[in-house]
Amino acid sequence: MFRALREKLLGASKQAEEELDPKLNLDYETFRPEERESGAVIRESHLENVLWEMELALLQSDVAMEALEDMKAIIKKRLVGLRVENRSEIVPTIEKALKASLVELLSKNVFNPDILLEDRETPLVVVFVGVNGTGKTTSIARITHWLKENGKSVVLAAADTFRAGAIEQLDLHATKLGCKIIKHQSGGDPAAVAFDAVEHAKAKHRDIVLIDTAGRMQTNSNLMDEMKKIRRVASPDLVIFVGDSLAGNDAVEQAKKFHEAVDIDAVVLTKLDVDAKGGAALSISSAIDKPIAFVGIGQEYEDIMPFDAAWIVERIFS
Ligand SMILES: Nc1nc2c(ncn2[C@@H]2O[C@H](COP(=O)(O)OP(=O)(O)O)[C@@H](O)[C@H]2O)c(=O)[nH]1
Ligand SMILES: [Mg+2]
Repeated sequence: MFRALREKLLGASKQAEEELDPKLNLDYETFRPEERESGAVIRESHLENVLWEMELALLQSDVAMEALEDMKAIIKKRLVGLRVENRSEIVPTIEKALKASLVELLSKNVFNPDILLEDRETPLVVVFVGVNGTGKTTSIARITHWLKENGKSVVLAAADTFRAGAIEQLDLHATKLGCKIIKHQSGGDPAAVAFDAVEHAKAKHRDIVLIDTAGRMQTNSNLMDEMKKIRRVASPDLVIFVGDSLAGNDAVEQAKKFHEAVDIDAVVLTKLDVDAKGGAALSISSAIDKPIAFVGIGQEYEDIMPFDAAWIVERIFS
């Protein structure tokens, strides 16, 4: 299913697919330039020139400065003083090493989506946090769709009791997707909704509880207190931060704030179908040192896929 999605997103025809395939399965993770006795030596000045150009591309893709510094350090250590076959190999080698180091940074923390599908004694509880409009509710709906396709029973918790229409929005998804929703009235205590949903799932032996929460501003301390209370009351197995890839550096700041308040375990990065190159993936994951679990690539139920570091890196430079 995910492969089909990827093709859809890339708009790959049969032929394009063949061309893309080797690209998508780049051996970045194992890329090490060959050691040689003779040939052209890569010097720091070569690196500076090539990296400067690529840095621009990265900054334009919303890769944060800090992440860039980490990456440059990796590349320098790996390449300076190394010999390549001849001078013309220097630039491509540096470029490939740069991509490899990006993939490496993005693969430092990995989230295996299959852990959501494992059989367990008690329901797996997942809370989704993030500011308004980043895509929490639609991500929950998309993940529910995927879980249901994989035979899992899902309980949704409408713990965004703050925004007008939020409960109805989730309710609509629950009806379409055919799963149970636990909801209270608008303005109610979100933690109580989360608690009831977990209790319901335990009593009915459901597999997984997905808790939707309110957004507002990450600077709003009430919001952070509310998130902490939900965390305390629902004891989630996972807290997932939902970030909008179009939000650039704001998304990074939001991730840090939520991480401080509630300890994020993984990230969903949405709206990668809209223009964003995906540098936010690198910036967010290096800012909070947590993996990207899924990426949102549209507004349909199928428009979500597990994170793939090589795919994002190709996208950043495309
Ligand atoms: N194009 C696109 N739109 C998305 C994506 N994820 C969410 N959206 C849209 O973003 C808007 C806000 O999403 P919603 O789930 O309500 O955000 P929430 O406030 O965090 O719950 C909606 O119009 C969604 O359809 C995505 O991956 N791609
Ligand atoms: Mg919502």
